[in-house]
Amino acid sequence: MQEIIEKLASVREEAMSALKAAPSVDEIEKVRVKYLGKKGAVTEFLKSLGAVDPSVKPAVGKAVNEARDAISRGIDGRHSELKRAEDDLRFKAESVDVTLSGRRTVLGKRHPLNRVMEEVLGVFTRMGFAVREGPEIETEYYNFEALNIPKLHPARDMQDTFYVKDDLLLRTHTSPVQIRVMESMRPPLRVVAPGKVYRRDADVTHSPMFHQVEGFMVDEHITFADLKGVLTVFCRAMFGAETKVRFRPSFFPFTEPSAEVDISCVICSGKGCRVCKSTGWLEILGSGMIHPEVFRHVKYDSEKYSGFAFGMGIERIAMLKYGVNDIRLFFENDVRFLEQF
Ligand code: 2U9
Repeated sequence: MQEIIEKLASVREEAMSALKAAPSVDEIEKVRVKYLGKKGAVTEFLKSLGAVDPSVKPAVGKAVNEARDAISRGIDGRHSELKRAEDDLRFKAESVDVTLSGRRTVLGKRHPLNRVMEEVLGVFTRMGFAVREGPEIETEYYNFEALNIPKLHPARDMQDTFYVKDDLLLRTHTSPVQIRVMESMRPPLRVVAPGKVYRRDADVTHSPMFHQVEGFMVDEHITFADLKGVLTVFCRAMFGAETKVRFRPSFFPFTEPSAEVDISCVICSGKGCRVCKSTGWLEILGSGMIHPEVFRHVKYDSEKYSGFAFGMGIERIAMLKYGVNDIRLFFENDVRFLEQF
């Protein structure tokens, strides 16, 4: 009996030190199979109990059970040790230093063209104008014909206009929107039409795509004085109450009479500088009284109704307002440029 008990003790010892050294859950499982599995060392002791002398059986049985329980507890203990070590490692990796100061979120900004566009529309909506939009692909009728731009006018040339196909083109101004508004509504009307327009032109002050705001007002008894009043209010709202405004005779096929609108130079206040080419004035708008031929196309009685219209390029206004000397900067999306607004 002594021999069995000693053998058992050494098996138990062996199992316990194997457990102590087991580096992983898999290794622990191997130890369990080796000692407590179906053919495990301790299990073999249990099986051999039948052949033991009955007088010592209870003592040997007790020793085997103790050995089995001890190894079983050893397995559980090693399991929790490994788990704790693993948790410690994970907690360390996941730990955050709550005393560190926070990282600032980088906030985006509105694009300068959108800011200017919203500012322009704001001035006109406060004067009672409604905002209307329309398609960027147009027919020759809406882009040219209805606006009294004749068949052989250079603006219609392939050199100046992007044609999609025969009778479809990228609109060269937002005036078609206003034709569509007049087709579907009767005066009195006050409308501004913002949007992208396209022309075959590219240099430091021209981009093949740019943004326009055009507007018009139609009712009985609208005169050139209304045009001057509304556009003067607009110029002073955009560039400051001290801004001087002048109206210069001009020509557009869709307005008669027509005028270009200049403001006193925003850089030198009229003294003369590089931006205003020493004239003291900057051209910022085109305008005029709507041509009777345009009214004829939308079936308005030009004896009864009159109106004024105007147009401006948003890029040009933004360049003057912010002192930007190359239109392409607006479209490159370089954050070093965009950040400055
Ligand atoms: C209708 C009738 C008339 C809109 C007008 C201008 C003068 C004008 C230019 C400014 C700079 C275009 O972006 S730009 O190149 N525009 O000078 N636009 S009057 O006249 C209209 C519009 C619609 C039905």
